[in-house]
Amino acid sequence: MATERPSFELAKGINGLDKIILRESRNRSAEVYLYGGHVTSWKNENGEELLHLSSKAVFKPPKPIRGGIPLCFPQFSNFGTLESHGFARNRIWEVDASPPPLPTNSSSNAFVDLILRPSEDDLKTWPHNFEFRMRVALGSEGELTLTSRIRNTNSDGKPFTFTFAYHTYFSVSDINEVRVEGLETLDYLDNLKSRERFTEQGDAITFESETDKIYLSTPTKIAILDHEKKRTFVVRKDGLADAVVWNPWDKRSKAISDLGDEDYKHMLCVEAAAIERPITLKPGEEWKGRLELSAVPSSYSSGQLDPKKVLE
Ligand code: TA6
Repeated sequence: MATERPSFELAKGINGLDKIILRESRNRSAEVYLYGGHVTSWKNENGEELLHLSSKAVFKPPKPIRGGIPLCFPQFSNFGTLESHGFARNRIWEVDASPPPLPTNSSSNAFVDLILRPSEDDLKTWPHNFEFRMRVALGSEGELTLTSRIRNTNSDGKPFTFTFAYHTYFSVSDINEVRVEGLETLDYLDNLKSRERFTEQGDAITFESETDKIYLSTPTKIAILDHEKKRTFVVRKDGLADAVVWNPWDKRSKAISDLGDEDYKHMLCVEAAAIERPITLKPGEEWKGRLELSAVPSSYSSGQLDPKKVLE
């Protein structure tokens, strides 16, 4: 178990916004902006960026940062009356100096604990007191782990309900050469067809047009195979039953002002989420949702290894 003494640097990022830098041995690093509690960078030992940050990302509140890992809370998309994807992604988070202990298996000390509490204004639109704690950790094998703990701190005795997503933008070499394994034969809601429910076929998911699907009751592991880069991302998740797969493709990209026209070719969002069954917390109760991302080398993505083995 790691000692509970975090190691991180506080620095100024784009437009003077505060950011945290995590460094692990062998050149690996990650960056988190306090604005949004937003992971904007995750680099491997060769200094290669593993997340996609939009070429037109705007680092200016209140616009959320496009790319990296936006946090969707307390609402995913327009599943409710709040602004799309909720407000956590465009609030200023704080470093949490004394979080409740969080057991970890990693020997790395490269982690930071952040916290978001609602402002007076937030309470007007979503009248619930909460503490949203998130630990971002860069493990000794280069894996990036985000652990969210959301607690109902209402003193009026009222429960609250929320939906949630880690809206991860992965960097891929060529979207036409990417496959997603682990979601075959599952039911999904198609956002491009009024959220009608369909069942996915038996084959790996590939991409040739705009895709925006919410896969339901998904396994705890999903693999994204990037054939050209000879790299596989493995997504491991806990407490997050659903998985959203999104690529805006060419036309929709042009309508998104902070996304470069060509960005869609080099990004894929695979988002660990809790959407179909929203989470309800009574006062004093806490929910935990964990995401672990790792990038494993070529042999996994060469097509020679049974992808099922990657998911075992
Ligand atoms: O997660 C997919 C999605 O909900 C899409 O429907 C899409 O529009 C996207 O997120 C981006 O949302 P944003 O509010 O960041 O523009």
